[in-house]
Amino acid sequence: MDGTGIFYRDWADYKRGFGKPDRNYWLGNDIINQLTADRKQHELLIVLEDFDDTVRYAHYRTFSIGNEKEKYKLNVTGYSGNAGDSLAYHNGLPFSTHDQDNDSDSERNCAVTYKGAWWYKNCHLSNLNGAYLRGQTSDADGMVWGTWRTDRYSLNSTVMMIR
Ligand SMILES: [Ca+2]
Repeated sequence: MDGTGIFYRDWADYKRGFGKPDRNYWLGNDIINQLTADRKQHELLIVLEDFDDTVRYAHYRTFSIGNEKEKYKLNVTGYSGNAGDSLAYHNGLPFSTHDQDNDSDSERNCAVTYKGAWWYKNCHLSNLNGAYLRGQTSDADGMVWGTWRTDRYSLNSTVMMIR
């Protein structure tokens, strides 16, 4: 949201959640799993804002993550929106943090390289828990939604909401 909360955190922090709900916040992977892993259908709305006051969104008709044993594996389907689908690349992958490398890149730890925590592959098309770098960047370590502002732009605010 505003860079005052640090999102470059370890597995335990992402497991239990951190921050304040109206500001820099992660609900917690255990809770997200418990809320989404039942038989009901849950949707995900991602709202993205850049530094030109433009707001775009990505909506997924179904969303869930696995439990800790499954490394909080991401499941999303049914994209619609005007920001492009930057989660498709990450679908079906486990979550990674700087102290738990579950990504598909054997050469490096994507969470360390890109200063975040995400469902990294090799490594990312989106990086919403990346560093708060305010606009244009020289590397892809910011708050990235690649299908909109490319991976060399760090967004102003991003919100992920489920219902
Ligand atoms: Ca790796």
